[in-house]
Amino acid sequence: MGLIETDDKTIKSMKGLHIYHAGISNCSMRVRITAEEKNLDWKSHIINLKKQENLEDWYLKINPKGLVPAIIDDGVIVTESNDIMLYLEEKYTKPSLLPEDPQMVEEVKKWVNLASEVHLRTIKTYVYGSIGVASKTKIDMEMYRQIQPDKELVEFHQKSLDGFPEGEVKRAAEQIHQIFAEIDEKLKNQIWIIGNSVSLADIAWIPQFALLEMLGFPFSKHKNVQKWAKEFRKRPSYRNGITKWLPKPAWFIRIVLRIKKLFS
Ligand SMILES: N[C@@H](CCC(=O)N[C@@H](CS)C(=O)NCC(=O)O)C(=O)O
Repeated sequence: MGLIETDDKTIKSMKGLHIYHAGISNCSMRVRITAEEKNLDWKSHIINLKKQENLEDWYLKINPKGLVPAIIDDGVIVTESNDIMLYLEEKYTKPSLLPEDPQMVEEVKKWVNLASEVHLRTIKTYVYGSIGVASKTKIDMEMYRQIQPDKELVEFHQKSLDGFPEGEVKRAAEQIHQIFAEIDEKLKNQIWIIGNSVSLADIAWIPQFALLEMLGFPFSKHKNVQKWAKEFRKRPSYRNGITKWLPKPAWFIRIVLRIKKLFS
């Protein structure tokens, strides 16, 4: 569980649900959608990743890894999007985002945790590697290396700066196809991934679809996934958890990214 112990009196005295997040971050999207689906009253704290606000001392007290999202809920800090989703489900039980059947609950949790497990090696590797961007400069890396306790993250950012080893981005794309093929199969005879209503499994994966689609990832062979996304887009939580927070206009960013890719 991403529960973070703190002695900080200000944090401990905070009332209500505070979400620290960034607009285009897919991990933030799944936490925002969960809060919206549960009709929670939450206070937004936007963290500007470009300005590296996530690495400022005050934020490292909330999440020592300097990642968004994080929440402070009545003074309790929770980090890691999958853990936050499960925490919110456990604390704010209605409406439930888990099926009734215990076996299906385990399946939902598997999908939620998978989203987190593959985030760095698959989704982020594909996103950064295919566009050819790095969020940290050489100079940033010197500082980052010292403050980041997670060595896998340091290695990832170093690779995004130096260029990913051959085949790594291609393998990430293949794995994305594999996962969405599995989701596609699940959606063959049903609207939602597990059970007959929207669950944390859908919420865990819709942000990846949204982000990858924006980057032009070829989803054409995953027809059921496309139908599922269309259905999800109708939900107010999609607008309030994804669309509302995207830098505007999204189509402009899409075109710029594609052009960048063409000339890289
Ligand atoms: N395992 C984390 C990953 C969170 C993550 O990678 N967040 C990104 C945005 S999507 C971030 O904060 N990046 C800032 C950085 O790497 O400096 C989770 O699921 O919450």
